[in-house]
Amino acid sequence: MKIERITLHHISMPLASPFRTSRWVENDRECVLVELLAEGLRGWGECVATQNCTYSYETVKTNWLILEDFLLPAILGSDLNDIAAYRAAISSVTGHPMAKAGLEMALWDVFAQAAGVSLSRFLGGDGERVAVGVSIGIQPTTAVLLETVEDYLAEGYRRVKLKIKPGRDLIDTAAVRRAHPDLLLQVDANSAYRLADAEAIMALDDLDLLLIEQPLAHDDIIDHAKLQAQLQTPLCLDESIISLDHARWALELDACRILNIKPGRVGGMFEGKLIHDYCLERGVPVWMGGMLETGIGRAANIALATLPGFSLPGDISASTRYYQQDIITEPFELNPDSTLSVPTAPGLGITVDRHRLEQVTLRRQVFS
Ligand code: OSB
Ligand code: MG
Repeated sequence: MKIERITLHHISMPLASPFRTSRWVENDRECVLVELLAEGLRGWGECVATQNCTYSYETVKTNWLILEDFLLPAILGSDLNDIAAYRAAISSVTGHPMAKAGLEMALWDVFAQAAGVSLSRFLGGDGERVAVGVSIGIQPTTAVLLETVEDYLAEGYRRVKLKIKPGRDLIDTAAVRRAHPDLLLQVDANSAYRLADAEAIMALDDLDLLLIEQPLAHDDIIDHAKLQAQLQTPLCLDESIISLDHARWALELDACRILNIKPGRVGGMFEGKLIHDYCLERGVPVWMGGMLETGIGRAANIALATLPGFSLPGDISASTRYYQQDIITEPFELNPDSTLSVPTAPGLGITVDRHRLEQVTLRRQVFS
């Protein structure tokens, strides 16, 4: 397919409520959207980096720069027939997985549309719904956290992830566990600890948690292995897994026993699927992570999460958990069984709300 025209949109969407992790707060979701035209088909992609280098070194501006200077020139005007061809075309670009993944997503959308099937089926996925949970940011007090959990349970979420940090770990997590003895519960530290703080993590070991996500440094695997050796609860790596090789290294070293897959973090759904396949073969559970995506990125995450190895609920919540008004015409709604429905129309299966897009756009540029 001839790649004819690509438009980048820099948008900023107000979050329904501030999202506080161990090391930063998000009030608005800024990101780059990719709109790609190829032979009459239009594909959409979302780069998941934010305005700050907090979760990773990439930002909205680096996404834009890498797309404009390197990734778009590598494919504009050329004929691409599959994702492998895209990966070959950009193979000289080192790093910047989120920029690469955003463009890749738009190509997946177009290729699945050309094949006349939903992205889920195009990827080899199955099923009408995916199991989801909610990721809850650090709240002002433990009492507010307990209320927040209640509210999400009332909405129908059946799996809860708590953000934790030193001083707000055992107290918060134990309080939620006491109030909800049977809840599927997990925690995420976003690299707030060092191996020397192992005791604080070990204190969480008898709270019957599904997993403890990324306690140590974003680029560490070795110390996570030392920590896992002292824990019953599975560690789950997020930030540290940026490729299939990193997944293999982490599993070979027993640095974690569960993996969170975020397509943006690993350079796209192609690499995400490779990690999924590797884990499925070895019986290692994986689940879909989230980056507070708009409806565009959420649709892609749902499609990938229909692969059989995604055996734990994903961080893929309903549109209202993130935004008062999403950027798609039919926002994602939570089903009573704590699932989201998989779009069935060809490609991503969503329609971008042009009026909403206009409202939230800070900058737009057309490349051809
Ligand atoms: O560490 O999983 C994370 C959001 C932004 C950046 C990093 C993370 C998160 C979340 C939210 O936990 C997941 C979601 O999109 O619901
Ligand atoms: Mg995480």
